[in-house]
Amino acid sequence: MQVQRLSLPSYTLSPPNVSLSQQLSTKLLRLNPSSKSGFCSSLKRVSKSPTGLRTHGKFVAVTCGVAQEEDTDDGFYMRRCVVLARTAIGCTSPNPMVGCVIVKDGKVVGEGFHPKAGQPHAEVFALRDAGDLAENATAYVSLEPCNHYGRTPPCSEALIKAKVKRVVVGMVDPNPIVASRGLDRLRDAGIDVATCVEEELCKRLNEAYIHSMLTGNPFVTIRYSISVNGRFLDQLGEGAAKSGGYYSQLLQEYDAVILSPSSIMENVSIPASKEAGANQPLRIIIARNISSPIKISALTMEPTDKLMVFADKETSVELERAQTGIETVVFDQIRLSAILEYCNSQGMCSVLFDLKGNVSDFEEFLQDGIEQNLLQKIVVEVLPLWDENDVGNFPVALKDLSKKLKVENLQPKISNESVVLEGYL
Ligand code: AOF
Ligand code: ZN
Repeated sequence: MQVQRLSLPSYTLSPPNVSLSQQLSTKLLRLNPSSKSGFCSSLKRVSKSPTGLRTHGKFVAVTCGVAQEEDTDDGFYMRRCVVLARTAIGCTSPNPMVGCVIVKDGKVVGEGFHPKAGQPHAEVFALRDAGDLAENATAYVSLEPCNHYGRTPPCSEALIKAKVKRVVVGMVDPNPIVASRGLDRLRDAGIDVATCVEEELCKRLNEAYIHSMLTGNPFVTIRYSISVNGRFLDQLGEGAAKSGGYYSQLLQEYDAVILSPSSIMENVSIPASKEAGANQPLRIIIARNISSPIKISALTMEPTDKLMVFADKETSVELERAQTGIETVVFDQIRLSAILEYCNSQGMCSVLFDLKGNVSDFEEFLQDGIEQNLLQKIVVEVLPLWDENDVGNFPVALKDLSKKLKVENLQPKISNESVVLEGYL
């Protein structure tokens, strides 16, 4: 274990281990499960169903909505791009998830998605898949094609070179070095360009990327469980942590998860996504004012897992045996903003603030988060329980708030016997 004393994070962790063996299985389509790249060459044709994406079975349901554009096929293929993009969920930060479909004479001739930062973009995989058939075809992309040399060359040029006739885009890229330049370049080259097709869906797909691109901070979601009588519960509902459960899916989706030391000590094992091939989030433990050191050896960790302890003293962590993948950072004063700055410096776009264990561990962080507008989303699981034990003091954490919080677009979802509420702050 390394112990570092820092005022501001300025070091690197090795990039997350990316596994793309995730299988995308919907009633609508089945991709090649052995795909390790952004290719989806096994599929050349998809059936049209306006409700197809609702069968996706993800917690963050991708609703199709009504096609707003003239050509309803545009909406259909854009939704397909979103499905493809989600194949790489939890693997692309700091890059967005992007999917691309090439269609010619009503047939899908090429498909691709962006698998990981540093690897080719979705358009490149789709164009390679289509080969010569890309000429005079329509390319659908869930995000505006880039027009710059980053880790990879511009996709706008690749589309022009492939001689596509039309490009349909889901949303403009908020990255200031792209921002509409990709669209302009395509139009200048005489390509017919349509934009904002299924825009809301595409934005929702990359809400964390958009937020981090526009603000320089990771997108932060707080999650907790309550009973039907409104008491904080230190537990999850049935099936939530299993494969397909909302909690397991959240862990797959987020780049990092902040945990309380008490949740670690009491639960012994660290939370992990159970989704097939999930790229596990960086687990961050805040060890502040703790009376006895966290005993890391009690944790069950996979060799590739990474755990970071933000502590206010070097003695906060006790290792009973050598364990790799654990780092401790000591701050004189631990603040949420410093943790988020660290995450941002590591290219993380999203952080899940998981309120389990002793909620009073988080009191100041929550207060800071709300006062400084550092929290974007809320996920609350309401369990089918009436609870009379006063285990948590959740309302106390928010007692001294100087401003009122409003939750927007609150949506319920069913998770076995629980109701999961999701909204934006
Ligand atoms: C696309 N298609 O699939 C993705 C795009 O460093 P690079 O070369 O990977 O460039 C990263 C930027 O490119 C990223 O911040 C975003 O603006 C855009 N991502 N663009 O046309 C893709 N992933
Ligand atoms: Zn690109």
